Amino acid sequence: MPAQPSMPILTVRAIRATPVEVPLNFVLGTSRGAFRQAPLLLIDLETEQGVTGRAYLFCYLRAAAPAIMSLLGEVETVTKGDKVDPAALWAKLAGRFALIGVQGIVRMALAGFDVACWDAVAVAAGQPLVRMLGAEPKPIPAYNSCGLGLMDDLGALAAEAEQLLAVGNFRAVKLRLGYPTLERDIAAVHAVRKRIGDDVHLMIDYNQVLSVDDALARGRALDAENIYWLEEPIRHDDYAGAARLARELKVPIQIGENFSLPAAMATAIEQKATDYVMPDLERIGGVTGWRQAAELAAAHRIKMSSHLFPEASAHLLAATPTGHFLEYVDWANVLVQEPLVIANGCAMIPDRPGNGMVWNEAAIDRYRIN
Ligand code: SMN
Ligand code: MG
Repeated sequence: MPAQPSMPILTVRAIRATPVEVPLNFVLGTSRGAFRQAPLLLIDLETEQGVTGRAYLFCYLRAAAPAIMSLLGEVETVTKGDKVDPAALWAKLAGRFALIGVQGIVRMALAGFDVACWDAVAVAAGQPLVRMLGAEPKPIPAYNSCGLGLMDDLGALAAEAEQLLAVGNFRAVKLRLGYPTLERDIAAVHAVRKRIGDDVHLMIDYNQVLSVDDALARGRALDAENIYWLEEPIRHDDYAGAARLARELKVPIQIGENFSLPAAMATAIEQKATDYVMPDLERIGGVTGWRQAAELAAAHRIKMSSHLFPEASAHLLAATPTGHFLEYVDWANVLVQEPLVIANGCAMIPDRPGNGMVWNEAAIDRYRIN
C-alpha cells in the first residue's frame, strides 16, 4: 500500500452555504412520502491558502436548509483561523455543541463541514480523497437507487426498473415497498423481477414502516423471492426487533442510514441487529465518522455499503475493508462539472484531487432557492 500523503497545512477562513432544490429524474416514492425534488445545501469551505473544500448535504425538508445554514455560521465562528485538521475540528465542535447535542441537523452541519475539510486537504495535496485515506482507487459496485417507489401501475414500475439498469449497465436496483398488503408487495417484486431477470440483484427498502410481526410475515414471504437485502423493515432504532428479524429471516437485514454517529452503529452491532450496515455520510459524522464506522465494520466482518452522497462515498468505500455496495443516485449530477461515472455497474472514482466535485455555477444559479 502506498504511503498516505501527509496533510497540507490549511487554515479555515470562511464557510459559504448555498441552498438549492434539484428536480429528480425519477420520483422517489417511499412508504413515508414521495420526493420529487431534493433540497440540497452546497458547502464551500474557503481557506486562507486559497484552496476550497466542497460538500453537499441532503436536507430532506426544504425548511431544514436555512436552519443548517445558520448552524454552519456558528461552525465558522468556532473554527475561523483554525488549522484544517478534520478530526481535531470535529472534537472541538463536538465539545462546543455538546449542550444542544450533536444530533439531528447539528450533526448534519458538522458532517458537511467535515466532508468539506477532507476535500480541502485532498485538493491541497493534489490527491483524490481515496488516496488521502490511504487506499487506491478501484471500481465500486453500485446499485441504481433512483425511482422504483410505490406505484399503482406495476407495468410502469417494471418499465422503470428496466430503464434504471440501462444507464451505466447496472446489475442491481432497489425497490421501495410498504404497500397496504403483503400480496401487493409481492406483486411489485414479481413485476420487477420478471422484467430484470434472475441475475440482477434486487434490494428492498421499507423505510421503517412495518411492525415487527408484520416484518416477520412479509420477510418470510420475501425469503422465497431472491432478495439481496431487506432494508429498514421496522423502526430504525428498534435494535431488539431488528435482531429478531436477523435471526429468524433468511434474507439479510440491512440498516444504517439512520445511525447517528458511529456510537449508534456500535450499539446495533453489539445487539446483532443487522447482517449488513449502510451508514449515511451526513448522519455518521462525515468522513471522520465514516472512518470509525469502517473500522467497526471491519472488526466485526460486516459488509458496509453507503447511503446517498455517491460522489464522496465512492472514495470512502474504496478505503473501507468490508466495502460492499454504493447507493447510486443522480441528484447532484446537474450541479457538478463532472458527474460521477458509472461503468459496468461500478462507480468509477475520478482521478481528480479531492472528492471530485466542482460546482457548475450556472446550474447553481438556476436551482438556488433563497
Ligand atoms: C431514502 C433515501 C433518500 C430519501 C428517502 C429515503 C432511502 C434509501 O431510504 O435508502 O435510499
Ligand atoms: Mg433506505
